[in-house]
Amino acid sequence: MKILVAEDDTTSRLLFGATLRKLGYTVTAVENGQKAWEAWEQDEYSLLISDWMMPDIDGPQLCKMIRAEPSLRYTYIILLTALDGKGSYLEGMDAGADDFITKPFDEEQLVARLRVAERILALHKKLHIQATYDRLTGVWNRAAIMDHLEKEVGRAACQSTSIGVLVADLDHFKRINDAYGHPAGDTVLQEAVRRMCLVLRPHDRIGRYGGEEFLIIAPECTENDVVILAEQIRNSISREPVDSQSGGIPMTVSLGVTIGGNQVGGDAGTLIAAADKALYRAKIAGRNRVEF
Ligand code: GH3
Ligand code: MG
Ligand code: MG
Ligand code: MG
Ligand code: MG
Repeated sequence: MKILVAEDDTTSRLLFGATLRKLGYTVTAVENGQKAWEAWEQDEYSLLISDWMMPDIDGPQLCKMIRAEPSLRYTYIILLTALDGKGSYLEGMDAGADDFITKPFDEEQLVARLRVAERILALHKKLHIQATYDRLTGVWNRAAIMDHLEKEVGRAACQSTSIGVLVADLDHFKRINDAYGHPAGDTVLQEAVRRMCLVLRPHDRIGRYGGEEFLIIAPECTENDVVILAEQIRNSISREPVDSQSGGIPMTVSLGVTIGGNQVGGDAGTLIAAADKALYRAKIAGRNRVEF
């Protein structure tokens, strides 16, 4: 666990740094709020231990700045205070702090508070994973891939690049379930994801959009690129049957693709609708094919 310490008092800063390192943590210790903010923006810290009173940006202000960032990671914040004013605890909590340690600190108390921090952070991580990933296939879930699409559409518009959107739907998947059973169907879904990921480029992202339907976002893609990528996915999926206890299960996929961003325009909803329409055409035209 990486800890950021912000403390303007040199003795206290050194003492915190040394104690935390002795306890096995990786520590960055800085002497004011501004430096803490810069460090927090640059690196991933799970925990911030910040003094309350510091020149320029003080502890509560730093808390507010961090909480105002739409970040997926949670930074657990402990404020250090020499104050004993009861009102200030509430002010610190309202600013976004999770806990307090009074100075001079007691080591056992620090260890106890770190245990709580680790417990909360582990819980947050678990919930974050559950809320972001599809449990069966391990790729992003629908909400996560849709968030990503919105971001990428915005980015493509700003940077004048185009973005490929692909909807891949396994063909006659219901028949696979009916013929081989639901568990075998699950295995086919996992294998389909594995095969799709083999051909994706480093910045392409995939999410499970529905039962046997996947959404792929391919940044910086021309019309030509997105069709080539879709054909690679189609080939990768159908190359050979999926191994199962009941023998090989043949699998094919249909893809509807479109591009957005630069010159083309369109928001996330419009792009999905266009890719969906293309997918429908691919199904009508006989499946195991790509339509733009
Ligand atoms: P089409 O080629 O038109 O797409 O036909 P299809 O059979 O693939 O499409 P349909 O929408 O009729 O059926 C999809 C099936 O996918 C129905 C559903 O039971 C199955 N399914 C959805 N989620 C899961 C899952 O997590 N595991 C398994 N095994 N099956 C699933
Ligand atoms: Mg101070
Ligand atoms: Mg299907
Ligand atoms: Mg269907
Ligand atoms: Mg479907």
